[in-house]
Amino acid sequence: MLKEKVVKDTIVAIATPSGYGAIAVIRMSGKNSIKIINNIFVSISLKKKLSENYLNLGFIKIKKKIIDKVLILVFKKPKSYTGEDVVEISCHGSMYIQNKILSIIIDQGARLANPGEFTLRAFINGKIDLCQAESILDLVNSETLFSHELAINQMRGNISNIIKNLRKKIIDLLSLIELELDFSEENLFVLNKREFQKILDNIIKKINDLIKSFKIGNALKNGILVSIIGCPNVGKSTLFNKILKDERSIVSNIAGTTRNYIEENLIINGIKFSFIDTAGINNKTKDYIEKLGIKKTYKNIKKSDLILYVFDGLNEDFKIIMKNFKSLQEKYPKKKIFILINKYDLIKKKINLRNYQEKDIFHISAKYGYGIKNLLDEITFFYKKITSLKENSIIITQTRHYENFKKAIFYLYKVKEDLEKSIYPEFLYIDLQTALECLGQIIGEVTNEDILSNIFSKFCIGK
Ligand SMILES: Nc1nc2c(ncn2[C@@H]2O[C@H](COP(=O)(O)OP(=O)(O)OP(=O)(O)O)[C@@H](O)[C@H]2O)c(=O)[nH]1
Ligand SMILES: [Mg+2]
Repeated sequence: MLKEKVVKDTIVAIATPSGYGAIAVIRMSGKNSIKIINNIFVSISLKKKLSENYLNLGFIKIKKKIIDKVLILVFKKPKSYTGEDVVEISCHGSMYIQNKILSIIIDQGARLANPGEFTLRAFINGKIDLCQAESILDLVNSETLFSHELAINQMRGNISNIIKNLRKKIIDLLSLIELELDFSEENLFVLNKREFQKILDNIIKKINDLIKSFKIGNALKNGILVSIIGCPNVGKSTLFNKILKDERSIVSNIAGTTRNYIEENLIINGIKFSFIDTAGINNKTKDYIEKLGIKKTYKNIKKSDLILYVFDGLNEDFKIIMKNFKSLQEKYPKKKIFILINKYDLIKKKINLRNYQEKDIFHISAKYGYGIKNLLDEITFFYKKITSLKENSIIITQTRHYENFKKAIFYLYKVKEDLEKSIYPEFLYIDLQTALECLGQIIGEVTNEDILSNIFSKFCIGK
């Protein structure tokens, strides 16, 4: 069993990125950590014993040879990251020094840590739950303000608390069934069916909210996919380049210039986006390559979170714009679509939008940059508004959590149905227990070796 194997030995790793730097940190965890450091460290004050939770200045020495002047931090168990005795050595960042100290420690009996093994030990020793362990990985990988905030929220245990609460409620339901089984063999739920239903509906609602939050959570973590679409020559590539501040896509006045789509990432106002410049939609084309490009445009529309539907304001009548917009909306009712009326610099009179009740319509000039900043601000405002990362707004970002919530809700709906049909309580009991287990898997109360190694293998060594 993984648990017994890992807690026995002492592990060590370089915790800072590989390469030269001003300072590097070497980390050790396990029952021999303090013994090992005492064997190789000489305090500058010649003190025999290392002070816990204080910085100790001195030398790493092996066979009377000084390797480096270092700072040592000692954390006695259980007050450490892993819950074991932990020693952190801040040494000078030379590759030679780092590797030398590492090999000295390994010679003293420690073993090189596997990826994520420090955090795995923190989980095994009950310092953090599995959700929090995953959030640490997200925190290390966070690139933007938003992905950072999502990770911090998860690390602070917000999701774990919600799950613990939901599990408590399911346990209440299980107790109600147990009572029923004890006291009434024939009249199922005569006394408490209504109460049972109320608690069940409440659990279902909360889990459904979490499931719904995954789409946006996942997009915020990995990048919101935005497709720039429209007819040929409306200025999609010009807009794409303007947003990226780079001549990334070819622009020309020849219709059908963009054949294959181009994708680029960009962080705007703390949110990561992936913009896609697509081939112009021309359903009448006979050109084989252009047709292939358009097929890809439709594929991109399908997978995008947001569509920027660009029109040539000079040549397109507003009624036709709205007709096209409505037909796209009918085809993709759940997609967020912004309409961009481009080439505003050529339009003599701004289209009077007051006659139209539609929001999300922007006048822009991709060529001269008019309206672009406002457009990007509105896009980021849109996402900030729906996520409104307040203290308690919980957004799930992990596929693993999403899948477990989906499984849990499947069994809870089954319970709801069976309850209406007044099925034997034993059956409700089994399904409720399965739902409870699914939630337990998210925080790691129920887990197995495969799940753990899958999660922790994604970490870097030293974390
Ligand atoms: N005056 C003016 N011209 C623009 C504007 N935006 C684009 N154009 C011009 O419109 C033409 C087409 O621009 P592109 O960006 O290549 O258009 P596209 O939508 O990518 O076209 P395809 O790739 O063929 O689908 C070019 O000559 C651009 O310079 C604008 O805001 N104002
Ligand atoms: Mg183009």
